[in-house]
Amino acid sequence: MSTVIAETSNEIGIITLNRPKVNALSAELIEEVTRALDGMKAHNLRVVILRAMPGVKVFSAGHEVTELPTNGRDPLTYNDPLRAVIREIQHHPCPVVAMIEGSVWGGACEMVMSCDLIVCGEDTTFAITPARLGVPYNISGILNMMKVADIPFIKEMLFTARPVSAERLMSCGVVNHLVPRNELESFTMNLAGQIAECSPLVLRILKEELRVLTSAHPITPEAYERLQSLRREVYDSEDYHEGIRSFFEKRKPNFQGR
Ligand code: LCV
Ligand code: LCV
Repeated sequence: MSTVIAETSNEIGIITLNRPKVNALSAELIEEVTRALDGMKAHNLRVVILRAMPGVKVFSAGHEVTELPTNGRDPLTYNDPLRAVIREIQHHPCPVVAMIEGSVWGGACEMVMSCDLIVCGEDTTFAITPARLGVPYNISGILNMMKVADIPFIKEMLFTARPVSAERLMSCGVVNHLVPRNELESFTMNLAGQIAECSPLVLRILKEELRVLTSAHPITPEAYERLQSLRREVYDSEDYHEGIRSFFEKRKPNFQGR
């Protein structure tokens, strides 16, 4: 069964996540999202909507935890599927509008935050969870979060690993619109329609200008290497294994700081 439904409505592409039970971002699911995004470049589309099936309790449970390596490899390396699909969204020539309902977890929050606009239903929550899973999040992932929210709010989300409400996401500027769940689809399609009326060439250059300018953060090679070595200490730690083990054993993690 396909884990993604790709369809078009006039000049709007619609990609629906459809992987039971909670749209965990497996390599397979992400490959299908990437293929759908790529396929939509060929059509004369102006805007793409990323959504889940209507009425879901969980928009996405984030990275497929069973695919997080426990053999000393970087869990979020450049070629990790989650990293790849986030770049695919950021480089796509069409604005990508995230239409969110239900709860969003872990790396799925970053994926949604890397979309160009976010419309969410009033019951939406985001929980960014690496600190609870013992995962040393990667540098570009942190930068992607910094692009859409103030540092204090990002720190609270990362340090608590707890869900935050749609109201807070709206007041902190993370999401563009917060609407009643039963109006989510009509509102988002209307917004996408407004974008679709604009020049596709101008939309493409504006999106690329914003991507390049918001990614322009000076970091020296030494600083990069030092952060990578700090991350390696974490994903080589006992706590990393404890975080993942606790997930499968459905219990609170017991971190020891080593
Ligand atoms: C694989 C899953 C998952 C899952 N992978 O139903 O950001 S980082 O750094 O942390 C990054 C590495 C990342 O994204 O990590 C993943 C972060 N995600 C989370 O922490 C969310 C973990 N999941 C949950 O908290 C709950 O499953 C939610 C709230 C999503 C749904 O809760 P609910 O009670 O409705 P279950 O927990 O029973 O989950 C249903 C099935 O989905 C599996 C889970 O193991 C269960 O499988 P079984 O039915 O076979 O037991 N599942 C949930 N999340 N990320 N599998
Ligand atoms: C010359 C004008 C203009 C005008 N130039 O009265 O940001 S960028 O990249 O787009 C950049 C290149 C830029 O700034 O482009 C211009 C962007 N501006 C707009 O898109 C606004 C276009 N104008 C309108 O939407 C309407 O004219 C407004 C809403 C401003 C006013 O509407 P209203 O019905 O009150 P009219 O439209 O009848 O305009 C009155 C007169 O002003 C001229 C317009 O052609 C008309 O001239 P005539 O009376 O000779 O017919 N006009 C309006 N805007 N930017 N001329």
